[in-house]
Amino acid sequence: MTNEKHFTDELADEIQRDSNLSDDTKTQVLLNLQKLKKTKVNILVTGATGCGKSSTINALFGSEKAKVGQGVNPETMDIQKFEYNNIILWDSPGLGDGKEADRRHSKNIIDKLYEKDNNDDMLIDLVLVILEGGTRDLGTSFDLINQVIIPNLGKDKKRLLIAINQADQAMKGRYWNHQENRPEPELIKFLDEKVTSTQNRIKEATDVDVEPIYYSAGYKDGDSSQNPYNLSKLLLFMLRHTPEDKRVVFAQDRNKDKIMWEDNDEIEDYNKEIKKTFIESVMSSASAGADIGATIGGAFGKTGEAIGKAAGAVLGGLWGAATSWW
Ligand SMILES: Nc1nc2c(ncn2[C@@H]2O[C@H](COP(=O)(O)OP(=O)(O)O)[C@@H](O)[C@H]2O)c(=O)[nH]1
Ligand SMILES: [Mg+2]
Repeated sequence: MTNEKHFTDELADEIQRDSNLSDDTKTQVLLNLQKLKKTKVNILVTGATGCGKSSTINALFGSEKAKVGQGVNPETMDIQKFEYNNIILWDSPGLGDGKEADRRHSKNIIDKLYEKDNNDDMLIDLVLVILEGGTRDLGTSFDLINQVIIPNLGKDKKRLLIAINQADQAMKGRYWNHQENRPEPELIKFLDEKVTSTQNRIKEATDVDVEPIYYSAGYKDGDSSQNPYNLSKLLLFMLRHTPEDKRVVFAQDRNKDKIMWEDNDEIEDYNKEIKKTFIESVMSSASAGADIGATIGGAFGKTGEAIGKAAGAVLGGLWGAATSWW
């Protein structure tokens, strides 16, 4: 990866140089940034074999750590762990690989959902369940969500995000505009209905409200390849389901290849929202304990503002000088 330096170190340099902040404030902010540098976000990614877990992981985090097109390893059948700077991914098959495998995978997933970290907080910050958009029978995926995940999430269901992948294949490849890498209106309608029916099936079984989204992780297949669609939307929704003070660490690990983030629906400006989310997150975590005399009205006070300004520059750089995005 091109950018080896951690954004918290770059931010620390900027803060050091800021002549408007007192030494005490600087000390506190630098301490907060050191803590942030070590902050981990643990994500459990699950879904039926072939739904695109590996493809999604690679698209989001830009390495080929996860092997695409490889089913469950019958030797271990365990959760696979992928570690980046701050993101730790736990990749587990969902249901549908046979009775014995299903039992094993369910147990692995449930154990992970109850695991605590060193601070005695829940280890898993976010559970990403991936559904395969082109599959008619999602029965085993609903069993996974309704019977395995939701009952074992704890009271707060915010950790759960459901995402429908392979949007391009939802109607067997029809109505996908390959030139522009986006769905045509017929497919959009079909996908919107899929979102609604997913929502309803979960609501009926568990009384839990979810807000599923659809996307395409894309693929590389010999000579032919397709970029992701709605990958920025997926990332933004993942951020929104992650505790606020931790969100900014995704900035370190997200795929630096700009082209992966370009094709999205236009419901929101996802790339702009992502940057805003990162800045708000770092403002709140890095200014904690500083800024005692903060002005009322400025949500983060003077220190927060200084951090926000520095973060705008540093994170813009991290995204590969993609100035046109912001
Ligand atoms: N057309 C299309 N193929 C995809 C997409 N995502 C994944 N695939 C393909 O689906 C197959 C299974 O993907 P993989 O990531 O290995 O799924 P996993 O078993 O859940 O990890 C591979 O051939 C991928 O290239 C997508 O969004 N669109
Ligand atoms: Mg895989």
